[in-house]
Amino acid sequence: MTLLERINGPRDLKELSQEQLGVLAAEIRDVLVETVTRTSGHLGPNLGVVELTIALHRVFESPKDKLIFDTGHQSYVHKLLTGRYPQFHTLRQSGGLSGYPSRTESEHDLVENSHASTSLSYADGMAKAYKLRGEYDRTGVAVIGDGALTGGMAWEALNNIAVARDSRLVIVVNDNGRSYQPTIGGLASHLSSMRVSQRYEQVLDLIKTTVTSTPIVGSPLFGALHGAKKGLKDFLQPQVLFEDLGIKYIGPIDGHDEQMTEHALRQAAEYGGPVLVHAITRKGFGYALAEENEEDCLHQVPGTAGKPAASTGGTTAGGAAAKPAKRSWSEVYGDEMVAVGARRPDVVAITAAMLHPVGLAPFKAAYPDRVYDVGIAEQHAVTMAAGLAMAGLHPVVSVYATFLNRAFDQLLMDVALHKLPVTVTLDRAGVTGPDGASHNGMWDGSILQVVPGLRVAAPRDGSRIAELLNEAIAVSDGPTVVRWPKGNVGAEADAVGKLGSMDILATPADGNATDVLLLGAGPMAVTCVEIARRLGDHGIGVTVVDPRWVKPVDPAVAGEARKHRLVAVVEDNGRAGGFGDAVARLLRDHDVDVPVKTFGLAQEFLNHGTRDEILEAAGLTPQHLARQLTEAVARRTPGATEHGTGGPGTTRDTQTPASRPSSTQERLPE
Ligand SMILES: Cc1ncc(C[n+]2csc(CCOP(=O)(O)OP(=O)(O)O)c2C)c(N)n1
Repeated sequence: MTLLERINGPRDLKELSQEQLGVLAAEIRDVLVETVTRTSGHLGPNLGVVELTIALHRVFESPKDKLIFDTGHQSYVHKLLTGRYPQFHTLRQSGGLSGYPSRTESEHDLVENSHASTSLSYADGMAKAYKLRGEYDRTGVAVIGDGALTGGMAWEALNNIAVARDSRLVIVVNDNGRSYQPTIGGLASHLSSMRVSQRYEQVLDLIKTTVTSTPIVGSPLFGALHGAKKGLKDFLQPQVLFEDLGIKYIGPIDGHDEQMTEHALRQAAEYGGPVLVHAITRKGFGYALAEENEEDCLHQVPGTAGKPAASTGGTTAGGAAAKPAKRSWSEVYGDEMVAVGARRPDVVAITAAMLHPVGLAPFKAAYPDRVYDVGIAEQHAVTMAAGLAMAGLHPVVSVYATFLNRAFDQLLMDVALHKLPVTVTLDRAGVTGPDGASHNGMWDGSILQVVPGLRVAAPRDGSRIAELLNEAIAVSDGPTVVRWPKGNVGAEADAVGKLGSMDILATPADGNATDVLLLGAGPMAVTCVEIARRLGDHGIGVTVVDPRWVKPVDPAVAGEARKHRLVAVVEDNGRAGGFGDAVARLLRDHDVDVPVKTFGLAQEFLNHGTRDEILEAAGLTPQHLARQLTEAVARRTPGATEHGTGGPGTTRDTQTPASRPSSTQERLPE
């Protein structure tokens, strides 16, 4: 039996000897590498916090004390030490352990988020509440990376924590010098100067040896100089930043020395006010492939089992005809940005600590001076883009769709209100899958619909990324957004005609009536072609339209809708307030009384699973959608029964999957 198999909870850790802790750390690293390379997930960050997490659980008493892992991607070791080793092999699989802390999994998990820089605010709130409730024996512990510490929220929290002098709050900065890439910014430079510079200790050593060796005056002089240590510290060390704020500072310590880390944490726990423990760690520690990986120290690795990391784009969801190409949406975008950069010297790019994942690495290689990495600071990124635009450039802010939520107000007020030419590209828009609820990019389609003057494009395939990106960057009187999903682009879907600014992808086959006008946003337009083929087999005539721009909705939709018996809209976004609702509103406004059905994601926090599994469960596959539409047409066919026996709505199989009603809703124009 391994030591790890004997750990059923943090208490079991406390009985282990220092030697045993070393063995346990090695066992944990083996399990991390073996499991995560199979399941996919965050490898480098977790390898880097093995000793730190062991020390945390030996010093503090979770769940009485509250451990909060910022972002939560580095909580695998915590899971292994809190009784979840037996389930660890199910990590990130549908129905298995989450890749982040999960309140349903364990009483030791508190914050499920995976949006960065929140831990200090949660901890501040908890510490204040425990104080007010008289629960003085609890300590709040926030573990935050140097990357997450670049986020504005962390600094808002520090500003408040600093004056909460008697809050029992320990901030552990896990400083590995990296986010995905080396962490950028003034704070990062400060921290790294502490990491690499021995100046402070050297000066103290020098003083000690030279001054104490001077006879008679030696010792008193050393004492006096030692008393001036604080001054020296101020001069030589940036920890003054925290101490002057009023937050006690301990460190820097070697976060891979379990004993030293434990000692520092015990000191912090006993202090009784806000303390910051600065632990230096190495991302990927103990696994050469990770430590030496230049791009991101294997921050997140694809799995070999199943297909969670090789998830397809929306075009192939549920078995549509398109065969996935090998290139990701991000790569196609990255190449086009290089071409755009050559034509447009005024175009600059901004990333919030995610240069490679959002596809900007080629642009950076081509134009190193035209990329700004702002750290995990989406709000700053967007308002800085406003500034760049005001000064005559055309910035392109590239973020994951879910992280744009952070910068909604900045986009609304700082960019749109000022009608500034800023383009935002949203990667991983729609269902993303294994990273769970907070990573699904299912919100932007709704929140962006309310922004005056904003134009939003959704390319259906690789060629349309280039086309729509260029159209977006050509807009000079207001902001634009271009969104695409996670994974690989699918086969190209050529237009067979135009309808205003939109592409017609399919028309009813000869002999079929114009039954359904089917609009698909982004890759869902290709899914709609497959749906139309299935419906055509049942004698239902479908016109498929790719709107290309999902905001504003082209008014030509209204005229086309009048020619059909039913309008249906499919989107990979929450249903509330998205493209479907915008189409329904347009039809109401134009007094079009053709019924509208909108298909999208139920407005829920979705559990982790693969993209395909989630789309399947949401009914967003050609098979399910075709079935629903067949039923809907049948209901509108005079003389046909609900399950259609004769007429255009005829189908052999009309059973609706149980999960469908939550993700679709019929809207009759008012
Ligand atoms: C608001 C927000 N933006 C971007 C991300 C994506 N992201 C996840 S982890 C990470 C890097 C975190 O770096 P750090 O906090 O230093 O932790 P490490 O992985 O180095 O341990 C980023 C940018 C996020 N989770 N939240």
